[in-house]
Amino acid sequence: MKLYTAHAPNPLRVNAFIHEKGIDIPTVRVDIMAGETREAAHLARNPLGELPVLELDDGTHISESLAICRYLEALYPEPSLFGSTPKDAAIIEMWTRRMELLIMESAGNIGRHLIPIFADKYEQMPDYAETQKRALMKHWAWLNDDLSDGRTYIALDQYSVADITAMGALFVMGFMQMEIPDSLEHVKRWESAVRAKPVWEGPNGA
Ligand SMILES: N[C@@H](CCC(=O)N[C@@H](CS)C(=O)NCC(=O)O)C(=O)O
Repeated sequence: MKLYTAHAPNPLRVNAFIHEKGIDIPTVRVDIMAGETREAAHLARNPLGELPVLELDDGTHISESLAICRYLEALYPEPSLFGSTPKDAAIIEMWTRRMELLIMESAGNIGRHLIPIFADKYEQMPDYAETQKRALMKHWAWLNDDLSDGRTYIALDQYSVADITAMGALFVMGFMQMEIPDSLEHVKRWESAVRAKPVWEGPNGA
């Protein structure tokens, strides 16, 4: 197995997952800013030209961060990050979808509409990026209300792929020099808990 990766939000989600599993997968760095994701070699791995991509020993390529995480969860079930009972799995899935659709999508749109390297890929509208900054903050505020019951993590009270999905948005915010405001005290508590994870340290961290 080999992981094609970069210092970028979605690759960093998979890094966080791998870190928590305590596994070691050889990596190949692909330079997004140098345009390497648009080169034929990478398009052969993922026709969307995105990272991360997991290459299996039989040559199969798996992209989409969640699909890679699901594959690794099946190979390395402990600690469970997708839930080990039907009820836990459903609750973690519910929160993961919410984090993808509300938090990660808004955050991703900010980068897509502002970072010059994406100008050939998306019809960039800086004004739309501004609406997405507001949407992101509105969605964090919504999450803040839900976390007011005092739980540490987003789904249930265990660190899961739902937290890792929302951490993707923290990675984006780091790139865009944005912060969670102190007024969102419950999200701040969650942020402190996930920032204590060792994935934030070292060359592949945020
Ligand atoms: N839905 C994909 C999104 C992957 C994605 O957007 N990756 C970005 C980095 S965060 C990328 O590789 N962009 C390079 C490009 O578009 O050229 C996932 O979940 O993995």
